[in-house]
Amino acid sequence: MAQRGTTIERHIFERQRATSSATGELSGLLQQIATASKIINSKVNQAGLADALGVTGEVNVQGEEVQKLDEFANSILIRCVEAGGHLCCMASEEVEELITIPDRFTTGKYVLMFDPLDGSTNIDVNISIGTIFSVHKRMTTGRNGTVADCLQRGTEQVAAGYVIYGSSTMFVYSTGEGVHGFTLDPSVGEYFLSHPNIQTPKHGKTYSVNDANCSKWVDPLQAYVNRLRSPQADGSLRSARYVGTLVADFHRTLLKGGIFMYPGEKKKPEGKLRLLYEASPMAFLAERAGGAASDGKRRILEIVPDKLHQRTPLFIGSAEDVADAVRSLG
Ligand code: P6P
Repeated sequence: MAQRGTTIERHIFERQRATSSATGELSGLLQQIATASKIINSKVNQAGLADALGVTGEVNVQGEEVQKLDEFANSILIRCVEAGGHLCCMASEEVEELITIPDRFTTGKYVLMFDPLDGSTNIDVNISIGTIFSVHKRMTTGRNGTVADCLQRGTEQVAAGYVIYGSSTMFVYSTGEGVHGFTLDPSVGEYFLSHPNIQTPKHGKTYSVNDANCSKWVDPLQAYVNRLRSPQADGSLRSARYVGTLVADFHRTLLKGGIFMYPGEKKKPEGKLRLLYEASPMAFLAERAGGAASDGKRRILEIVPDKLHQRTPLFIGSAEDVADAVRSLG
């Protein structure tokens, strides 16, 4: 059993040692992602001082203005993992096409998909932002992976996690056995185990949704959120929290319970969040922490993707609260 004071490297290695089939490749990849996050964290912390704030003037595949830190985080992540020999390809929120591994590097059996800097519109106002990642085993053979290797059900993930650059920087991940949180000690540049085996309460009093969108919701959803706004059976009130960064809203929900939702809308039923590198990794973590994640009808992890950047509605958090939402929308 990992003790507090355990570094993330030791924790990853201990999980590898406990997995008889492990070759060390996944461990190597996770450690490279952790290294990338430390570099990103350093830049995020100094953003206001280093002229790293603001936009680059470009627009990404999502049609969103690319923030300078988005671009920086994307390139750091790619550079930290592409040479490691563990990946056959990658996909990033910031890059329309599949990212292949340069010929000068060897390739490996994993696929990495990521949102390098989630919540980037919050960067300039010093609100928490994050990095989200999802790891699958490739299905194809040959040197280079293909889009088909990315379009797998979330149930097939071998690892998922996120980094939240907030009042402290935390790395939260799972390889399937529990969800574990590590807090960065910037004085030594190490992540130390601070939240072993995170469990999400079965019910929580907090609901999290962008209320400004309510006129765009279908009637059952409006009725459901109206119910959340009203006193509960025992007369107690829920609390509403909305940061506007998925990583921050999810992290609070993972630890404290309740529900976060980014629903579809009448004219945009697919919603805003992306399946492969936002909803699916968060759903993997939610379920391994005893919670749940749905698109309002189906388990997020059961959705078979057909496009790299496809979007999905997301209801995620406490098992009872997600089940209540799905019943209300049914
Ligand atoms: P809205 C950030 O831009 C993001 O992609 C997620 O991190 C966040 O949950 C969502 O969009 C916020 O969207 O429309 O409420 O600003």
